[in-house]
Amino acid sequence: MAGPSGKKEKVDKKEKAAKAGPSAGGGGGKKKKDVKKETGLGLSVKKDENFGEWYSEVCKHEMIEYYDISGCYILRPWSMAIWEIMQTFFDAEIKKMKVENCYFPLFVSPGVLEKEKDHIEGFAPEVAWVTKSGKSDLEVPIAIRPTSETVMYPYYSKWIRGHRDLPLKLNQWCNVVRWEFSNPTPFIRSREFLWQEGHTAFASKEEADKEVLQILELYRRIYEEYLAVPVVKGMKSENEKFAGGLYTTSVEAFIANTGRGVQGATSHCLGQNFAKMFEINFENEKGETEMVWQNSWAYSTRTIGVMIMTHGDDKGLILPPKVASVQVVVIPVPYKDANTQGIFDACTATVSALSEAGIRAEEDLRDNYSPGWKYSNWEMKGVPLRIEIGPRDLENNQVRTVRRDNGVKEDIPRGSLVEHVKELLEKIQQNMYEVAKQKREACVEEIRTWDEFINALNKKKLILAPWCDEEEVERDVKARTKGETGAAKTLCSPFEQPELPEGTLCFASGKPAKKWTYWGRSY
Ligand code: 87F
Repeated sequence: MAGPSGKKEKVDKKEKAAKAGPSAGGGGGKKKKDVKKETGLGLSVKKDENFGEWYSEVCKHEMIEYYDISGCYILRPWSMAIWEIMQTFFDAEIKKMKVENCYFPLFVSPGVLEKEKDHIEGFAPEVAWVTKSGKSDLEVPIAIRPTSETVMYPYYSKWIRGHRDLPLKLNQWCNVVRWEFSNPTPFIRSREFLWQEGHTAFASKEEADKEVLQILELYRRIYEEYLAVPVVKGMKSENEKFAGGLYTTSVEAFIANTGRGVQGATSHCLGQNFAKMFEINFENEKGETEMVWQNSWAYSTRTIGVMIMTHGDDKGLILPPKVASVQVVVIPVPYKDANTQGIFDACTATVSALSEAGIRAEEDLRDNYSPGWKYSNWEMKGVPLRIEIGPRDLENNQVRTVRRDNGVKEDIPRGSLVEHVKELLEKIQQNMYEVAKQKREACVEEIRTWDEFINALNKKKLILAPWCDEEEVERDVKARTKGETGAAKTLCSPFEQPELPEGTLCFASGKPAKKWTYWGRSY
């Protein structure tokens, strides 16, 4: 990786390349290697060759900046804009469900954290503490929230008195800190991350159950409709559920390149466990005291990492149009004797027309870079659609479109610009989802025996297996598959179950199978 001085050298080369004129670049193709050399652009590793290195390189253009504290990352505008688009969608949807936003403090007093002792025990090593102010020790150290149950629920207990105070549905958009020690990965596993956490309380279990699935559906939509990433909705096993709750549902994605599952978001029914711990009671219509039923649910900036891993290629990021902060980039392709001003004006007019139609478009009129350099640069940043305007386009009153997802080029008349571009962006969104889905489907392997299981695991498959649903058996599978790359575990039992013929046996225990469950290594 080039340090600051290395970067400067590259800039100088870029400038030279730009001065060489429009022919210096080229839109990829045969001359790719030369282009890289000339412009200092392009990735140094291929996705299939070194996925970890590829991912970190792609993130650096320009989603993430690494920070000087391990496991902490700067979210640059290019990724923050994606987060905000998803936030706008989700926030509006939960408001329709009458969920209200609030903000609770970042700090947790040790007293309440203790209260949750039983199930926080396993998480304790990840809790970060503030122990000093200036040079002096704090009398009582305070914890930084890893999640906000203990912060919020004492106030739920105070605010909820009678059945008229229910349901209480709160959400907060915030950061949380979990001092992870296993290898950090931008977006996927970081010590501080952004999320929304919803915490709701109901008078009945039925209402809580219903909400768990409504929220899960919103998570599916974020992944499938916005990020173009296929996910499986399902139920977590007893081992993998949130220990403090009754049951956990999740959306699970799969990264084909590494053969790892990744939990995309979770929606928990907490039952009455926390109500008991925090004395969250209410008086029902009959005047009797009852405990509330609670849910909690969250999705985080991990979503962005899953999207990058799913769609990126050897040229860099590929952003789904629905979340791209720039959906269309317009690049002038001037030529020696051509009407340069006319081309620039056409670019500006194109951006105006698209912007007015609600399409997020930008022009790149920088005069110190060649068109070829710009093509590579915007490809690397993943902009879904590029429009080029050169002398011939000006003459023919057309523009050239180039899709980022499949490289397809098309000349379209300026008269029907807006409708064409709208249609193209929809097609790109759809195609990205379809391609990702096919790629995932190709990884799914249905197995029935232990040997088939191990074989599929070694082939980095997403394994669908008949399982007896016993905690002990999952622990045993974990122990038997433990290795450098981590043990296999359940990802979820999909709500959509294939048929399970009577007499089907568990692949691991040989006992009667109760359900089909997805297994694999995971992030
Ligand atoms: C790390 C340290 C301390 C996860 C932790 O999923 C506590 C925890 O409770 C912890 N890591 N969890 C589980 C979080 C459960 C739940 N919280 C609200 C969610 C959704 C949002």
